Parts: sequence; C-alpha cells; structure tokens
Amino acid sequence: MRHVIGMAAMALALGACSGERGEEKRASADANASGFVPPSVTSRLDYGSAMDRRFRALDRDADDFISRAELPRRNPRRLLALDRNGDGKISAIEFSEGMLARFDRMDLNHDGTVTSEERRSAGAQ
Ligand SMILES: [Ca+2]
Ligand SMILES: [Ca+2]
Repeated sequence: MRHVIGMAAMALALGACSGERGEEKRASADANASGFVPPSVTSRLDYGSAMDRRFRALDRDADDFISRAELPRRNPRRLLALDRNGDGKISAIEFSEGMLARFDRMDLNHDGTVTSEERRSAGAQ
C-alpha cells in the first residue's frame, strides 16, 4: 500500500502551504447570502483521497480488491473497466490510477483542478 501512503504524505505537504481557507469561507458565506451557487473546484488531491475513501467503502472485506460481489449495483461496468489485468477484480492500484486518469481527462486545461464547468462538459461527451 505504498501508493496510498505516498498520496497521504503529499496531501499533508500540500495542506501545510494552503493558508487561504478563511478567505474562501467568507467568500462562500457572501455567495450563500445572495443565493448564488459558486462553481465548485476539485483538486486532484481531494479527488484522490475521496476516491481512496470510496475504495475502502466498496472493499467490504478489506482484502484490497473490489471483487465482483463488491461492485456497486449502479454502473458496475464503469468500475470493471478499471480491471486492467482482467482478473475480475479491481485492485487498489487499478482503482486509484484509473480514477486519477478519469480526473485528468476531465481536467481540460490541465491545471490540476476540475471545476464544475469542466465536469459538466466531460459528462456531456
Ligand atoms: Ca474486497
Ligand atoms: Ca484487476
């Protein structure tokens, strides 16, 4: 599980140098007051850790694979497409690399974040 630990360390390192949270909160409070829904921005890192949690949630027997029985009922083929070695189950590495590749495809201007705008146009394709 070196891959996942590496990602967590990266998250910590990047978390340490982002000091604009307060600013963001104020801005979104203003936005809520005016009934405006701000466009969302997902960083590659947030996406990676959200996908890691998703993998843990799906891998019910915690064997580091999502087996056929553990596939979500909704859209199981979307996940099965990540099974690169064709053994019928999705390993943690297959899952995280596959999901990040999806993220990179959505990230149209390759700035490491996916905006709700980019997500929409990816969904439209
Ligand atoms: Ca499993
Ligand atoms: Ca596999």
